[in-house]
Amino acid sequence: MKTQVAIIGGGPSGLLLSQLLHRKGIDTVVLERKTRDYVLGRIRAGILEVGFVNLMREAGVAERMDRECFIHDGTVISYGDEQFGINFKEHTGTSVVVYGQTEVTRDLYDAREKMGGQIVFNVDQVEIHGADSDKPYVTYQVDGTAQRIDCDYVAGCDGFHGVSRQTIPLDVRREYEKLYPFGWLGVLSETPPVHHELIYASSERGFALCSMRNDHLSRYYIQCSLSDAPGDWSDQMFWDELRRRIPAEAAEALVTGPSIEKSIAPLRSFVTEPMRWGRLFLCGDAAHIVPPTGAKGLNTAASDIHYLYHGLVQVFETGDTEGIDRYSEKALARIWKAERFSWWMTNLLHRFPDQSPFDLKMQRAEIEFLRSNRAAQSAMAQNYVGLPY
Ligand code: RFL
Ligand code: PHB
Repeated sequence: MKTQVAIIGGGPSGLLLSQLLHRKGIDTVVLERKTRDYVLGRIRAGILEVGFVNLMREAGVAERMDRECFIHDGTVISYGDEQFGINFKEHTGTSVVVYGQTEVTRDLYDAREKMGGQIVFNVDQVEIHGADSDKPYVTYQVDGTAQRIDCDYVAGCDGFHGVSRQTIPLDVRREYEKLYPFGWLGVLSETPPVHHELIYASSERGFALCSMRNDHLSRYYIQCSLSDAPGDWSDQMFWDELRRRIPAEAAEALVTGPSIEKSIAPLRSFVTEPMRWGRLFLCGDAAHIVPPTGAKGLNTAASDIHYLYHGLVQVFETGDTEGIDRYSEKALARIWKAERFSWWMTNLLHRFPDQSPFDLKMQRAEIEFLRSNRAAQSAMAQNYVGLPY
């Protein structure tokens, strides 16, 4: 088989790139290790920056999102029973959009299928060859049969555990990582959200987040131990613990119900440099991970796709390689700022096992500074709605 861009991974990064390139007449094949249903079963991001929304519009897949999404002009931060709002709109003129990653991915799959896009599911043993030559190719197996795709470029959109990053030799690749000593236990429930905005809650018992997908579907998280398993937490235990960590007013308003999904995610900051090796480009979680506190994971994937999409269109339309040559530099400049913001929000709101009384006072002082200082609120708002591309 032959294509212009072989895309490894059919998550949001890979599908968005495929859809955008298709609309410019550039041919792609997407290779996905799992089934469509498996990919759509993953409950992940909920908050989209305006840059992401614009890319979905450019890809022609924003119709349902524009109809069904919620616009959030701000968020609530609480510590104990104290709380305050940060108004994004007032500080930045922009808002964020609440629309689940599951829905984004479904819209992208539907669009790719409608336009006859090639997506191969259940692929195994994917290997990228000749990425540092003019003639890269990808081999893989499907149903036990070996296959090969010759291509001009390879986009590695295969997430943190994929093969693309590992293809870059160790003497070229540099990795930066920070692991946090806790995880997030997340619950999805068919209950109305406790508040019309998200509540990021810091408490003596640890962090909690009240989020949502729509009027009838809520998403809640609590900081948990890395040794916990979802089965250790009954629904009742989860709701009781959540109530203890959010302001009394919210705890009283909380409507609980059976969980329809319960999972634990570890928290990690990770960046690999460079994000390009020859004709291989890394995008999204394949190149970087943020702890979810700043809602930046999917949004940093989108800015990578923006830079790579424009670079590939430029090279295919004019032969000019400037865009793809500068891809890694441009993507990383934005990513490091999102890494900083996610690390900062994580440090601000979580309890760390080794925090001294002094550290706790510093954390409290920083939250109170944010509560009372317009410049600090403005900095937080600018980062949360997303820095410019
Ligand atoms: P994905 O979604 O991991 O997709 C990669 C795809 O590649 C496939 N794959 C392979 N395919 C072929 N061959 C191989 N060898 C392969 N290896 C892997 C996988 O099956 C998969 O389908 O990466 P992508 O596309 O870069 O998208 C990244 C986002 O999924 C991720 O950053 C976000 O979900 C992070 N995230 C959030 N981001 C936000 O912007 N806002 C949020 O509110 C937000 N909340 C979250 C989150 C992530 C969470 N978890 C569970 C990690 C909340 C949570 C709890
Ligand atoms: C979510 O709704 O899943 C969500 C929202 C905000 C975050 C992380 C996750 O910071």
